[in-house]
Amino acid sequence: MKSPLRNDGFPSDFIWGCGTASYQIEGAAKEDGRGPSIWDEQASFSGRILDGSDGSQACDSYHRYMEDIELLKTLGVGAYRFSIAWPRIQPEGRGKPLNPGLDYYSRLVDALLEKGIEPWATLYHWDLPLALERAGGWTNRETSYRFVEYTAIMFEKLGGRVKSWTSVNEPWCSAFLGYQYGEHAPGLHDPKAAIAAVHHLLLAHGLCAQAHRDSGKGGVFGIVINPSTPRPATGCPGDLAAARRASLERTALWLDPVFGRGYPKEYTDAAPAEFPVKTGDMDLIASPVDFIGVNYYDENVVAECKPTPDAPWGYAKVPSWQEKTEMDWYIVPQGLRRVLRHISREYSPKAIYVTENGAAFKDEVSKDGGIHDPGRIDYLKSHLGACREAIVDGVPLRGYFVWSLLDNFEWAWGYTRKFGITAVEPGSFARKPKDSFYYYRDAVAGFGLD
Ligand code: IFM
Repeated sequence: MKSPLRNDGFPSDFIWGCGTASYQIEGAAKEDGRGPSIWDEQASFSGRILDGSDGSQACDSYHRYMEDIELLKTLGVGAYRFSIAWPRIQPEGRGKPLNPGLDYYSRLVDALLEKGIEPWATLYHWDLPLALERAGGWTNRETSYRFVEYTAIMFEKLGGRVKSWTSVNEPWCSAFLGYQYGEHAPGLHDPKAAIAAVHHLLLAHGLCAQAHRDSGKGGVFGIVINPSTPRPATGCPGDLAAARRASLERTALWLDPVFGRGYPKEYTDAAPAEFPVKTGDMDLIASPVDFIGVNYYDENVVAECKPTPDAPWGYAKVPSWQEKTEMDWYIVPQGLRRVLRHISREYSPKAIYVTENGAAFKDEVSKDGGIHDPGRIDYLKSHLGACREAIVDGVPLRGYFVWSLLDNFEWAWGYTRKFGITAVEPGSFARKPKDSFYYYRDAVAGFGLD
């Protein structure tokens, strides 16, 4: 039965949330036995992080998580999406788990539940234990088995209390930004390695889905991708085909296997290496999921071009007319509606959540002491509008998580790009809500649109 609509048009049981990730906010990188991750190493190489920073302190949320929960309470959100740092649980990516790490997440979960906030746990948001990378990281099939061992530990420890789980976050970034474009850890430039990583990340997801089911602890389970369905520059067949090819690597490459269709042939035929598929892998990857998480920030326009080493797939991004955020990403709320409709029509998932959506802007504390960020408010408002339209279109969209609760370590950009609805003062770590924080509080309460 459909739940009644609120005055703002959202279903009354729609989940409103906020997200963060371990390496981006926790800090305490050397505390309680935490082992080094690939991002600690990436940040230690000169020139890899724009401002030369790292996540060793980040927002100090390892110590200040209660302050973060107070912020969530003030917002009135029903859910908090955080990730678990694998190196806090198994410093070397294998073996006996560390109690302090387990206890930290256990305390976090209990404190959230006490405030009536549902914990949404992501099992992998890019902080692979460095010891596993030394053995090949995601290019090595063994990593998928190590992952499932770690996730089984987490299901055992937190299952029942955590009712919503996701396996890997934006595996496209881990595989391609990490192994092919060198922008993310481990910083490699090896297209063949990226293909192996794609398969092992998906295998890890499939094994994890099975471990979740086997744990018998219940709850829902899904995968989070960052799909992209670019617009064609024109209606010519060449540009239409280019747009389809452009979406392959970010969308079908992940969702086709998850929904039992195997890898898209158009992609595998032209890929620089064979996918290292073994018997039974594709069935595991197609283990049923309860939902798909969609992380959406922007949409591009593409046109057909001659294949070159820089554009091997024969498409190129072309300029658009929309305004951009500080990331140089076009602001296209209707792109969110389009991608949600595409996933809904193409794969008919049981449920979709927008697991990340937000924007980086230059924020300053103004003379009156406030942080006035109208650009971010417009961004959130327009994207929430697109969500509401998608629901009217029939998309089974069940929730929305703002990225992010806090300004945090934005990977290769260090602290130079701010996605938070709350600022974090460098040095003191004092949290300061921006205007967008209060806007989102209104949205959660049903007064964010119209
Ligand atoms: O900060 C990241 C997050 O870790 C993953 N999704 C995109 C965000 C903004 O770049």
